[in-house]
Amino acid sequence: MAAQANTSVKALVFDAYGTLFDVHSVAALADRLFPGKGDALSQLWRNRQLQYTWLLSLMDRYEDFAVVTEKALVFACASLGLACPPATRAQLMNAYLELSPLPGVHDALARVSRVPLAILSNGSPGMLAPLVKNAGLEGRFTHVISADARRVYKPSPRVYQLGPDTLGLPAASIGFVSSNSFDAQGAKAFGYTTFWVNATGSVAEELGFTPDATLSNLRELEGKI
Ligand code: LAC
Repeated sequence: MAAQANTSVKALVFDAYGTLFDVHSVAALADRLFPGKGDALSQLWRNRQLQYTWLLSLMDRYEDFAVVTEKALVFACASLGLACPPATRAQLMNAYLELSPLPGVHDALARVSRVPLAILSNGSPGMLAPLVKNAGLEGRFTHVISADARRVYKPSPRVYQLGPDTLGLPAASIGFVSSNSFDAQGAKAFGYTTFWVNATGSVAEELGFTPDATLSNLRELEGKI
């Protein structure tokens, strides 16, 4: 609605995993490989993937997101008592390059495409390129920016700085869009105009970096810029 629109937003930068792409679309394959355990594996895999990015960042021991993702997979399988030989691991890692776009993503992006759109993700370039291509989103983004350029992960401000540097705009003029609450908090702390997509009705974080708007789905972005 016009009254709520933030006309100072000159570009939109999107988180990838969980915001545009469904990280749990691997659960179907995981369930075929490990009947009855697909959802649990997918949840634990994602959980450890994120935790490892934070731990490695604090330790100043950056590793490529593909390496982090595979290590998280090995941990998740071991925790659930699942044998995950290299061929199975490769199958699941490959599925990560073909995650489904979340419902409504194509439409939501089309509706806000009057401003430049970019991705800023922890994913390494080698993971993001096939992801965007397989989802049929090639050409939708002016830039696909990876934390790999700074060899640290979100929520480090060094990663968020890539947005203004790449787009040539101040952070406050860029709308940062994420479903991941830690990422929305980090982006707001950095200085972006921040949109948290809270499709699941999660409780708001208490860190004090309140997003500028909380949306229940990506399509609501259209009325906010
Ligand atoms: C990303 C993770 C945080 O795409 O979802 O950066």
